[in-house]
Amino acid sequence: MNAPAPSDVGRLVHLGIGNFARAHTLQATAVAGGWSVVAFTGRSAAMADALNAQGGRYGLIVRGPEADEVSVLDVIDEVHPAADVDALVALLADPFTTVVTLTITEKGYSAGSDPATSAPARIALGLKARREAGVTEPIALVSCDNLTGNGEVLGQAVRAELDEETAAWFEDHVDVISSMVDRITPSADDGAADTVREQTGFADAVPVVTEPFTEWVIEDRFRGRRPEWEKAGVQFTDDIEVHERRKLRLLNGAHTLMAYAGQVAGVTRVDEAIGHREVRALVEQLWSEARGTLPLPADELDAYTSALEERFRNPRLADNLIRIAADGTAKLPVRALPVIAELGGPDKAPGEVAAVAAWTAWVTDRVRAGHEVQDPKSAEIAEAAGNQDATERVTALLALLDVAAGDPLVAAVVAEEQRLPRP
Ligand code: CS2
Repeated sequence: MNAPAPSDVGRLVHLGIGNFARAHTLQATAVAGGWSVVAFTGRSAAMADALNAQGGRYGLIVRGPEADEVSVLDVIDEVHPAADVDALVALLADPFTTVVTLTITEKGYSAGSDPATSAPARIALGLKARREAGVTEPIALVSCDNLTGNGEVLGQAVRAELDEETAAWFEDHVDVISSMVDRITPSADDGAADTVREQTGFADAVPVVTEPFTEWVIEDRFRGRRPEWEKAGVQFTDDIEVHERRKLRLLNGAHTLMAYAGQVAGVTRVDEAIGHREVRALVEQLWSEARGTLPLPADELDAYTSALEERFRNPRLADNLIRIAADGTAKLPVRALPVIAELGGPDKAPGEVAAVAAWTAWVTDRVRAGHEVQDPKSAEIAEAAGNQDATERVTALLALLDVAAGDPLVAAVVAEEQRLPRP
């Protein structure tokens, strides 16, 4: 595939402008240079006002184990609230727009058919308008969320919302592209704005804190114009799946395990969880299992997991486990359950079972302590967790992950809950 010529600039529309997108996707787009970016918010519509008030600029604090590197990024032209459907439709109907990137989180792909709440439904309306406007320039939809085959998932979600004519047009005019994204981006701490002001003079209401490591691997299938992301170290590949699985099962899988097992054991941050002797042993166990499902050489996997351990240990990043604990019902089916299935059942995957058991134990503790669990199925979790019988409770919770009653995982989780490290 030909790399775009430097003069090939256009407009990129980004959906879901949280901290991660600003540290990763838009940072790479800033380095690529030349492109206009219009962004839409995710959960927080307030982000639109805050960013527009500062001309779309924001401070990025790259927090290494020893020091910060701070810069001000000026890549966003304009931000709209997620629900501004008209603005998105107008942008997609414009031939100058040739790329849409998405960080809408795992649950964003099954958000239904209402354009007010579903990004795929909004995109479908925009594509209909693009067809009706007679635009022939190809457009690429690039998923940047933590799902296996995220492009396929996105393509299915959008196709499901198309009218017949647009569905026929879609195949010739739209590329749906998978990508593997990686940069650990905690919630910004209270001191972040001061750090940006002290080091750059810029008064920032919404600064971003992130780690030095960043990786983006994208499927090499663009028919239309795209930013020259190569300049930012982005890799293009014909085999995205192996990259996605490596990252989801080793990084995100360990994150999910630590998020729940760490909190059950009484710690609150990722660096504390990886430094906790028993939680760390569980992570090692999970890694040894997940590696068995990845078609990669042992030395490559060794290097990857040691680098991960170092990233998790970054003492200055202050990544709170509660951030990662959100949306367990959308994450466990991607990160842990496929490994258990591929290895042949819970007996073969005790580390992955521990991740699931840590989730059931943690949500149960939270609900019983009167806290809400942040999850698209929070009401169902609250009801299931109230069950007094352990087997019934675990059965009801695992049903939310689509695990059938009587599946061997239920008994394995009930037993594992008892063995989890506690304070
Ligand atoms: C985390 C991710 O929130 C989570 O579930 O595992 O946000 C993780 O930090 C990123 O995927 C790192 O690239």
